[in-house]
Amino acid sequence: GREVAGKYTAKEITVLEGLEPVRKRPGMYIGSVDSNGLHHLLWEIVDNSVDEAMNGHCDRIEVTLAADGETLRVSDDGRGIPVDTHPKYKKPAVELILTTLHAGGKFESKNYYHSGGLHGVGASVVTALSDRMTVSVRREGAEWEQSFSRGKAAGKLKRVRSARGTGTTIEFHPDREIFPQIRFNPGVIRERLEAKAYLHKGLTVVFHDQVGGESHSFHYDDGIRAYLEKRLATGKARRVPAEIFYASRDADGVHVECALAWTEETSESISSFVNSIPTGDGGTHENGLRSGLVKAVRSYLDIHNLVPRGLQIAAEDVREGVVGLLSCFVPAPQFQGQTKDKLNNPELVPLIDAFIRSSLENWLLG
Ligand code: 0RA
Repeated sequence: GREVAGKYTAKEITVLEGLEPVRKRPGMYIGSVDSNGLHHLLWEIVDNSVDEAMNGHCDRIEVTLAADGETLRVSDDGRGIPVDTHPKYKKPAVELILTTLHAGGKFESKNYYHSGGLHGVGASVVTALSDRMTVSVRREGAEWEQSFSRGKAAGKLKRVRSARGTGTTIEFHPDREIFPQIRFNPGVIRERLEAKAYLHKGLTVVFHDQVGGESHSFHYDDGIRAYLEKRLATGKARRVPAEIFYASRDADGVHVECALAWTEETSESISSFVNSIPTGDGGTHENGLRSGLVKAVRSYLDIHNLVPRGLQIAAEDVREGVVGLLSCFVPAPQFQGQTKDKLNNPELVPLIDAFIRSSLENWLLG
């Protein structure tokens, strides 16, 4: 894995702030209290598990939507949230992590990939906005459990039984005092989980939808190449040529993967992700892809003398019909925009431009 983070202990948690601000102004933390905000609670918990996978500690995540359509359970086989007692606060790390804002020692290690931005604000936001939440941790030879309500511990962390292995399970029910309507959408959840599996080759994500009475297991060894195949198969656009361009590279601590195809569509359609979070508004990584793509195609046209002297093919003409997926893993993503779905790390423009330019040029010439 693209692992790093050193040994964690409870004392690494630095900033401690209660959860009252989250209950007072939930929109500041989850965007809104409508259906989007409601689903954001789930993404927050799932992203914590995905962070474990991203750093090489976890390869299976299971999500269960209970038959009531309101209760969710997320399990992973990661290292388990630490249960050791903080020397100063005299509370278990897991309790501090789930009841205080921005308490997450893991985010301080600079080589640790995390979801960042509006995402990864922490599982504590979910604790704050749930009337029932229970965490169960397998770690240090035992299973541990603690419950919470509306941001506060409902009891002490308990050692339930001896248990092998490690992992974390979080079950929560959103608070009716916060959300006017509580109804999770199985289709939306399914699509998001399927995308996580595509974006993390080898990760298994299982969705048990007890509302619809069905289960889905997602696992893709071909990653975003398979994702693009699927998009092309479900879309109506015919592709020309039939082959898909795919390349990946690790450089300067950044992992980049890209899959592209040309179709007979008149517009361009690129979807991008940063640390497996969709960046619907694009940003610097997409800009790097667009400019590298145009340079590679222009260079190919030049080498083959396909354009009359003095003429330059417009960038829009090069990009017409392109369907693409771009996924990057960046140690310190900076997001901007109202919904935080635009990437703003300037260093990604030249990095991705150069990567796409050389790999796509080789592919076109090969
Ligand atoms: C803090 C530190 C460590 C792991 C985690 C948090 C952690 C959090 C979540 C949330 C869902 N699943 C999780 N799995 C792990 C590192 C612990 C260590 O060094 O052993």
